[in-house]
Amino acid sequence: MLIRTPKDWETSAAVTTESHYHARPRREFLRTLGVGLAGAALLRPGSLFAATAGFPPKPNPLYPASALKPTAEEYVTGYNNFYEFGTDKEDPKVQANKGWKTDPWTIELKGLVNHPAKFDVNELIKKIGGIEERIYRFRCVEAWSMVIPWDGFALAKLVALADPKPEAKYLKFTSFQDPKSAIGQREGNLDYPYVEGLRIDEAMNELAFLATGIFGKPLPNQNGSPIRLVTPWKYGFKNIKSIVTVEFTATQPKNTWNIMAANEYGFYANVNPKVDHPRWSQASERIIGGGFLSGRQDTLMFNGYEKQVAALYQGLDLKKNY
Ligand SMILES: Nc1nc2c(c(=O)[nH]1)N[C@H]1C(S)=C(S)[C@@H](COP(=O)(O)O)O[C@H]1N2
Ligand SMILES: [Mo]
Repeated sequence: MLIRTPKDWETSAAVTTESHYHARPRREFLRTLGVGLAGAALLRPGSLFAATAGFPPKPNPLYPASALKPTAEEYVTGYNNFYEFGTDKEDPKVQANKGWKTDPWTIELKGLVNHPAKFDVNELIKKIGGIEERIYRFRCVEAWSMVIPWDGFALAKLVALADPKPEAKYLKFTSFQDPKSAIGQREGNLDYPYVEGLRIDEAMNELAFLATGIFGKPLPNQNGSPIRLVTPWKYGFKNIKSIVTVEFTATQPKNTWNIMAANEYGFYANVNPKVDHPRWSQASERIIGGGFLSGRQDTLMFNGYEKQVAALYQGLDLKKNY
């Protein structure tokens, strides 16, 4: 039996049991029976033709399902920010499922790397060696939060695959451009395509993750199918969805919300209860699905992941670099 000390960021007042979501018992059932990848995909109705459906996530003992209580799945998949599919929280679930195709999907690695490449997402997952589960807190800049069980792989693995040249200091992520499918792009509610960036040392931090699924299933379209960024110590807008290119650059890339309103949204986007948004406080947050009694909580520095990431920002003025 494996005995381990929980990581600091796994502890929470909200502890749950193994049965917090439906996919887990099914996966354990499949494992017990020794059903292979093809069988698992066949037994998962509705996801047979979805990208990444053939890869049941492996539980990662370092990120146990019991540490944080996930938000109910209906909120995670029904209360979304994905401006390509509308500006209301309820829009993406409807608008991203009107024929927008995310399978097949190609993701390109380019720029200052020794191994530029284009991968089909499923090929990429195979090359990376499969996917794992991680449950992270998620904090939107609009002062609400969720807990989301992600499936995917460490972004550091993608960086290793690209093999950056010494001059590469940043990653620039670009989302898809397809106005025919995306009503928000037709309306022009933001400058598109949506772009985001990370410093390369941030991208290689143990927490930085590329998600290909939630709740043990391939990502629903509205959550950024088939592959999206997850940086749990940063505000939600950093977590760019439906990525088509990852470019390694020498200079700091632009990011969409900073382009739209630089005084409100910075490059760093680190969760910081002491630095208010110009139009609202960041000291506390609304817990989505938390109900009336436990509906708010204090926001934590770096969203509770201080031990893992604080060293990245030593000597940086976080009031200026918001
Ligand atoms: N391409 C793209 N990515 C995006 C966004 C967007 O509008 N377009 N919104 C961001 C914001 S503000 C948040 S809070 C998260 C929401 O992710 P979720 O809907 O899966 O919770 O996605 C981020 N990634
Ligand atoms: Mo957000």
